[in-house]
Amino acid sequence: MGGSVQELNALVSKEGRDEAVKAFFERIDACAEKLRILDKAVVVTHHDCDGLTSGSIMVKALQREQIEVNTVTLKQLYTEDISRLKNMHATLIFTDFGSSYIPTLKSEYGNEFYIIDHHQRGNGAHDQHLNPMEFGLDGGVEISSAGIAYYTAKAISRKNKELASIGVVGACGDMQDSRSNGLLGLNQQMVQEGVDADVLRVKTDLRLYGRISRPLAQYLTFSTSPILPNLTANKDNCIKFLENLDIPLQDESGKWRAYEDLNASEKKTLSTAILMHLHEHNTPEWKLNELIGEVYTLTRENPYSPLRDAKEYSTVLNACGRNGQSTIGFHVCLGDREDYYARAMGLLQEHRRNLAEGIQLMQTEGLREYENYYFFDAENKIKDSIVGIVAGMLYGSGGVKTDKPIVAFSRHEDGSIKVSARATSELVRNGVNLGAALKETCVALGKTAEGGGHRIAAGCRLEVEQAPAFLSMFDQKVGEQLSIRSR
Ligand SMILES: [Mn+2]
Repeated sequence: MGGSVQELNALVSKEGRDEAVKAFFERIDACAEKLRILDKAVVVTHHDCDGLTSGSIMVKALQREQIEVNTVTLKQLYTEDISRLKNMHATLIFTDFGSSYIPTLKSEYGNEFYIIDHHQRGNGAHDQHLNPMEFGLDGGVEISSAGIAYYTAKAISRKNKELASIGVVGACGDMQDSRSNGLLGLNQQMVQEGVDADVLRVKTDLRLYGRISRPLAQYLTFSTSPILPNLTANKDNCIKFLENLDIPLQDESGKWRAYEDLNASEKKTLSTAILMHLHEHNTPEWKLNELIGEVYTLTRENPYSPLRDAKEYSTVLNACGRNGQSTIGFHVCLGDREDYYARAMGLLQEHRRNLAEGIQLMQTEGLREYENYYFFDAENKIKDSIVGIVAGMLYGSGGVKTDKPIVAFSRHEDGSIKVSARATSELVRNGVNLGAALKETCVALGKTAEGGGHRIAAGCRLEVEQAPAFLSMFDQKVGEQLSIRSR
């Protein structure tokens, strides 16, 4: 199971890594001691999958200790939110953001706050800052906020080991599972603990999205990661493809079959056929490698629910957050399987429709080419909350070359610009660090602490009049990253 720790030694040596893990867990333990006896807490969390999972893990762990907990979910943390939260008169626990706000938080709250975050570190030190990056561990690859929250919850009480499954959902939501050998390092350890606690099952299989909840024809038709040439968005072709393989679409009772309903030989036939198909259409090797890999089953969920599969579960949560309905996702994470669950399923449908329309728009209008990236201004035709995903999906569609990052603009409700940047893992290997490039560009534009993210995906907010300067300065920053590496 899983990849080796050797792959994680990019930042530190083997001994260095052991030390780093030890120091990280010491800090987690020290925080858990204090968290366990809190009086009143507010969990402030990012609205995406990793935020909702990490936030709900903390809520569950604290409630178990009889602590009064309130929650706030935010699309992004801004300085003005930080002052506003002061009215809640409780210890603040930030999940999946906060690392870049330590000086501001300290000046407003003294030491009465905790941060669980895995994004690139900001300025300032804080004893209650739980970020693997602070210890030289790779928060982009081996653990996300959900994993940090899981280990913290477990340090609060061993009973919380059953929350490992939610932790894995968070890691999948941040795409840390996208290598063929699955979740690595601290994520992998969490998987193992989930298996031991009987809440998870792991196997190697086809990793197309929807293996449990989608009828076969839809499973292929709606595949976006990867795009299946001539099959994605073409249901008739998908049905023909399956018929040619002699795979019945329905069982004897007439129920539509999902991938998980196939027997072992049918599964093998189908996955081989898909690999061949992609190979014939010159799909790059790295995409093919990601097609087969570890899949994670949440054993306590209903066998036909999207929540049964960690990847599908993560999409349900992202759909909630991105539609401004993070409360629904939060309740699902906390265990609701009735009203909130039904509403989450409705949002999932809507999310799929929005993505399909967004891709359609970018493909018909085309991207503008800068020296070091491709650019698309979606104005307000694509929701600011999904424009980054749409940009990422464009790489798969074959409509955009993968030799440069993609930058997309959309509009916030107040008219300001939301910048979303996406790269491929190959570009990252070649030196691209979008988080750093955005941050440096923002600083150069005189903006403070608004930009940031990961090497492969990052975002920030801009005023409309800053756009031209941003576009040329960002071009220069990415260009520098690529040239330093190739020298
Ligand atoms: Mn995250």
